[in-house]
Amino acid sequence: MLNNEMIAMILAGGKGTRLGKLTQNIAKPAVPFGGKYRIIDFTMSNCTNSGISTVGVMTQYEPMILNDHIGNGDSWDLDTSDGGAFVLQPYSSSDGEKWFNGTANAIYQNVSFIDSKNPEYVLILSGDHIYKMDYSPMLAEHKANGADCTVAVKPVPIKEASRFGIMNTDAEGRIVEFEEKPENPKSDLASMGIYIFTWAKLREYLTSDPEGMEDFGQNVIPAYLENNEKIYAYAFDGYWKDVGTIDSLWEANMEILDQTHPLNLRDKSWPIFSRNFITTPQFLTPESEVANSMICDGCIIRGNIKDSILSPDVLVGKNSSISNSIVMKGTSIGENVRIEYAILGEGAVIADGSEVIGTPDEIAVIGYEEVVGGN
Ligand code: ADQ
Ligand code: ADP
Repeated sequence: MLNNEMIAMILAGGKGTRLGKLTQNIAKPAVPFGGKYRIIDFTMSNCTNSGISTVGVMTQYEPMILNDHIGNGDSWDLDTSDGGAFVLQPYSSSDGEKWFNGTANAIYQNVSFIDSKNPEYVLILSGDHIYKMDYSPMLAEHKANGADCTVAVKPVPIKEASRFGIMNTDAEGRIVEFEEKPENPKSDLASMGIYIFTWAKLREYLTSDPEGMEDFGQNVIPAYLENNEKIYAYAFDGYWKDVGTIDSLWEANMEILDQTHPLNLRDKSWPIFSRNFITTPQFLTPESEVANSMICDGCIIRGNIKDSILSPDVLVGKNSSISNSIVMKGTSIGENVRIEYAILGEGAVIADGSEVIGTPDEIAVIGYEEVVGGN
């Protein structure tokens, strides 16, 4: 890709209320995933692997851990002289703090940042999707179609269609109809919330009507359609999951325990990068038993672990059992504890003899640094 022909802007500022206690102190894209990653690593790595060198990350709620994590982008090889990773905070106006509102408004507030990079195209991404995608064929199609906007799409089960932007296309793939989260979806073709815009045109829409152009799905896409701008669908057929709910987060983690899963983390041609810290090797004591699980560095395991994912620096005491669960970084689990179908947030403390028991239909959740049991 030519230098800064296309830059990426990652929306990483939603409240994440559906993740409940897990996002009380941490922005959703910074929530741990797959043991040693955070959710946003997938999108960041997709940018690097697609040859994009400038990435803006738009944050707002609880951005501290996210800021630390992204740093100057060196973990994703983005710390180059012609590119970089830029964490963008909502701007403060003289009459007090102004939060980003909708997704398009977040871009509007960063018009001067984007202008300073002088791109021809802007790729808009979400920070809370788990997938591997090469954005360069999408850009090639965008150019070949002479499009003003290209939306990545994927069929979804019709019963879930009302959670998405749903569209119909003509034989050439041009979008002729679009409804954001329709109550009665007329098709199963969903927007992945991933857009390539030709910057000059998007800029014109955002700056001429900042109040009206609040959200991409609600306002910008419908306005483009109404004005007969050229919007095309780009079909993506790989694995893709929005992990915005507890169930989808748990499920997506469990899926990667399947070594034949399409989201192969060992695929050297599409590495997922993350910020890594040096800690000791994991230690499994003689009394421990571990099966079908991912155990990260720094863990000390004295109990029984099955079908689970343990992030770095987790301690598990004697006679404790963990199954079908996700345990985030630095959690300390005492002796004689039982954990099933649960997600334990970072730094949680589970005292001796406690139980955290969920079911496949209702995953139990312990928050960031929450203490369970004990005095
Ligand atoms: P949603 O995912 O419901 O639908 P929304 O939650 O508004 O859209 O935001 C998308 C992403 O932007 C999320 O990652 C969110 O955290 C983040 N975000 C929201 N507001 C932000 C802001 N002001 N600043 C920074 N980040 C912000 C969208 C599309 C649908 C499509 C689905 C696919 O609108 O058409 O089907 O994505 O998941
Ligand atoms: P969740 O739906 O779990 O709360 P999201 O991150 O997807 O998580 O965002 C939640 C909702 O909050 C979205 O509909 C998004 O548009 C909205 N939202 C994001 N930022 C703001 C904001 N600053 N003010 C009001 N609503 C916002």
